[in-house]
Amino acid sequence: MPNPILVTKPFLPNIQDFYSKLLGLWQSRVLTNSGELHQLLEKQLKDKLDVTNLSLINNGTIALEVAIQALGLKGKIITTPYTFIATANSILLKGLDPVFIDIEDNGFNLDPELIDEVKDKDVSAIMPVHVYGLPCDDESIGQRAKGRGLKVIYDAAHAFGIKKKGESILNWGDASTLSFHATKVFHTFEGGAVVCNDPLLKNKINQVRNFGYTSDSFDIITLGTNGKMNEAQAAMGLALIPYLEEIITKRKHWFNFYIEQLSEIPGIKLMTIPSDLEYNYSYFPILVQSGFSLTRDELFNRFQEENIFPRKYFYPLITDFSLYKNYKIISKHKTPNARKIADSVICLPLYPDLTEDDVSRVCEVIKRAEG
Ligand code: T4K
Repeated sequence: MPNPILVTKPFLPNIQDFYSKLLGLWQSRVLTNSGELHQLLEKQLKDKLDVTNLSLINNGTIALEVAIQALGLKGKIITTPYTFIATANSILLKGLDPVFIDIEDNGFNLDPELIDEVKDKDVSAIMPVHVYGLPCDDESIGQRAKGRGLKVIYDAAHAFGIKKKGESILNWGDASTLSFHATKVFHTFEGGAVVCNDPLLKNKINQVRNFGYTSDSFDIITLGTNGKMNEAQAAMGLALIPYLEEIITKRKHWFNFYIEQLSEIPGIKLMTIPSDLEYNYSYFPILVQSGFSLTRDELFNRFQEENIFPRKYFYPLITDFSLYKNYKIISKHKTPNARKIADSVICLPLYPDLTEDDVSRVCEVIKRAEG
């Protein structure tokens, strides 16, 4: 059997780069609670990502919860069923209810026009997701949110470093959240961040991530959690920053290799990157459509037989998980576009350390099936 090829493999810095960052911890014994490395990483990422305010958090799910809490949201949040489970879970975990609406026809992101169909007075916010890092229609979402006094939290877990027309999309909305999970373009083992423009909101976020403590007193006026990133996580982030260009360049190389090999295959639809986008090459989704000789699941099984393990990101739809299906309060809007994409998607392996042999093996499975 040939070597297994997984959907992703975390990029690691030279171990000496990581080790040298850890040495200071053995001296200082400051292991967490906004230590030196935490502060340094926060500053470097803020500059690197070109954002106004950035607060590090211990993972992307807690980042979403912290954003909801800091914005003081109540009632319901409009979101998409075509995303990772954490998006909707963060809403339920904060005691709010998600209202799922469909994604755009011919895209992966929430359809802004459908926001108007949710008339519910309890809605306090919209939580769109930049799926695979492709930007949502911020102009349209922002206009609708403004008209109804709704807050916008972008789940930007996939959108590390993405710029549209030269500007970071992380500055959109009231807040954006990032994930620095091991499987992401940039990681801190586990980790995340909340980005926002308003300095008062940034203070609130910092309080919420630290049990509600204000920085200058021991009083608690805000309900908080433990969302702090520790120093070992921050050390990994700092060690990886110098490799970012290499990471993106290698991802881009394999991304383009797939495009070259797969773009002419009938029934296999590839995602297109808008020309005004600085992309991070985080995912390579293909849509297996009726013109192809196998169904999505048949092709998926062929991959497994060849020891290749792509993923169906995102199948099933969140609304098809039993927890959400059986949840009484959740309003049911029809989501045919999301269903169509969830039923046809496969995300192919994409990570910097792939080899030409690996990527060719993945493409061969598709080409052989096509006959
Ligand atoms: N919002 C969105 C839109 C998200 O996509 C996510 C996370 C979040 C919010 C929440 O952020 P975090 O709380 O996670 O920071 C993975 C990731 O665990 C998850 O972070 C990510 N989205 C999601 C799309 O994908 P799984 O269940 O597919 O991960 P797992 O453990 O099966 O790993 C995938 C592959 O990577 C495996 O083949 C093995 C390989 N791998 C994985 C890990 C963890 C490694 O080689 N090394 C590793 O350490 O969810």
